[in-house]
Amino acid sequence: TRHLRLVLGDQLTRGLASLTDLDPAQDVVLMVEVAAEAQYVPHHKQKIAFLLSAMRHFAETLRAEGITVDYVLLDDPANSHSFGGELARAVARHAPSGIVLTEPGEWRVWQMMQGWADALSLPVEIRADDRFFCTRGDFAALTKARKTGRMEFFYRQIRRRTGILMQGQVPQGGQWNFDADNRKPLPRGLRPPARLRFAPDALTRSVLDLVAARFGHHFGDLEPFGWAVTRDAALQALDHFIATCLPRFGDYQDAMKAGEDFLFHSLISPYLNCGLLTAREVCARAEAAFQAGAVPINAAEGFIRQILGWREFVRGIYWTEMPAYAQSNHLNAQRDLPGFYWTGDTPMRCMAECIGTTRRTAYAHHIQRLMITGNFALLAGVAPAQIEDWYLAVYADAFEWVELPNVHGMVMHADGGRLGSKPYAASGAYINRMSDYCPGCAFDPKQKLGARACPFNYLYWNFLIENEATLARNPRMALPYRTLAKMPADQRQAIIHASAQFLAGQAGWSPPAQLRLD
Ligand code: FAD
Ligand code: DLZ
Ligand code: SF4
Repeated sequence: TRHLRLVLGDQLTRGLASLTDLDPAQDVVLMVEVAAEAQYVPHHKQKIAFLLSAMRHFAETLRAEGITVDYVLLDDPANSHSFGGELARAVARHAPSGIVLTEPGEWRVWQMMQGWADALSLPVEIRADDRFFCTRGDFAALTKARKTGRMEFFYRQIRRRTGILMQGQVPQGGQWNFDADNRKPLPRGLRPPARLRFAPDALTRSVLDLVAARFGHHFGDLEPFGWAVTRDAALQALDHFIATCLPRFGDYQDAMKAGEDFLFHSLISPYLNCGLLTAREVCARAEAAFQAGAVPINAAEGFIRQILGWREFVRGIYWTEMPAYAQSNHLNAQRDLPGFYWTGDTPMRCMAECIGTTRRTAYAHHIQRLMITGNFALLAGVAPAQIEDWYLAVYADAFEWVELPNVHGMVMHADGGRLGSKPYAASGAYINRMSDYCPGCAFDPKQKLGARACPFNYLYWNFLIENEATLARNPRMALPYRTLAKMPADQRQAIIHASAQFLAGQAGWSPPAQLRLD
């Protein structure tokens, strides 16, 4: 019997659950390039090029194994441009006895899949995605107990279960978490190493031309394009990171520096999320480097926690809380996303730097996303759905299962604390301490009010004032609210006034014409 096995753009893993029992003599792998996926948000040009090129290369490697791949190109005139439409056309071509799938990364696509068995009158088998350490069902069971509902306890459970960085029941180095060592600003004169980038081959070149022609109006620069698009190249990038950056990953994990896009970060999230690398092999290689004495424990643990802990935890939250998760708006934030998120045109140097990096590379590191562009959206009270669409569009690694909990939960606190117990609100002083953005900015991080005052300063207090009823009772917010309580009434008024004026001066969000979806 012949099975049709649909492989999605973020499922480019040979060991994928729906490919393990593939019979090359009978089965057909279906891969489809569809406009619906390129346009449900106006994805960064590099993100589209990366995924389409990685898909085309993955199809080639399957074919080289003797597997039949039915690959529908974006510019195929018969393309219906949706997953459902292309699956139906492929069923007509191949007359399979059933469809085999791996569960998708996004709720949106999961919903689509529920209708396919009826629509096609065929058995549709949806398998669990075992590329994660923790399955969807597993997560729900593991986090039922209240204590393990938080990331840190969940993470310890997974460490115990997998034995990663463990000596029996004891964590390596005697602690579960070395974050206290991981908050150093970048010392003057320390230059991060050059990163491995990959020159486009002929296949990537043709995808770049396609993206330029069809999605030229989308956000971001298409070139230079240096992402790995094959598993071999992604493995090279991983090994290069482990050898040159991982030893200092921990120390400078929270640092930011103008002109340094990558610092000591791994840049592997696009590869992990589309399947070119697996979380297990990444953790195993980092652990091996630690065991070999090449990497200190604060770096190895800090890096592995992001993948074994945060990445798994946010996925678990997404699948246990959706679809209601996306609808909540705990802080009732309603303002429009300022237009400068799409243009980078703002005198706030920190914002201009982070948005500039994003435009050029389809990447920004965690602290830039959390403490600069995220922090601003939180303080400014931007409507969660608007800032979520931005994050989902602009990063090469953005898929809703990982983007949404990070933005809706970690950044915007719109989930009322399901993900993190308090909002990460911070004023200009934090940004000044952790980066070199402020010297050279039009604003001064030390001034609280007035024309040259850093907007993060008054917006921070304005945020606390606007959300007093909701946040003042949070014990982790007690300190700033005690300070606010002592603030003279006229200063409070001045903060509210300065914030209102500043926010009114930002052009509201209407997608710049060239970004509007066709
Ligand atoms: P490194 O710093 O080298 O970390 C290693 C790996 O750990 C990453 O590749 C990633 O797989 C994982 N990781 C680290 N932090 C997180 C986290 N908070 N949640 C999940 N995984 C994590 N990550 C995405 O993969 N896709 C997104 O769409 C995404 N959106 C984000 C939006 C916001 C507002 C914030 C604050 C974070 C977001 N992250 C997202 C998490 C994190 O910022 C990126 O994974 C990271 O910056 C990717 O760069 P890197 O590979 O160099 O990471
Ligand atoms: C993001 C993306 C884009 C731009 N294009 C495609 C595509 O043409 N074909 C495809 O299979 N997947 C694409 N993707 C990734 C999908 O959006 C992703 O697989 C779903 O969000 C499910 O998680
Ligand atoms: Fe950003 Fe304020 Fe520093 Fe300017 S002064 S770079 S706006 S934190």
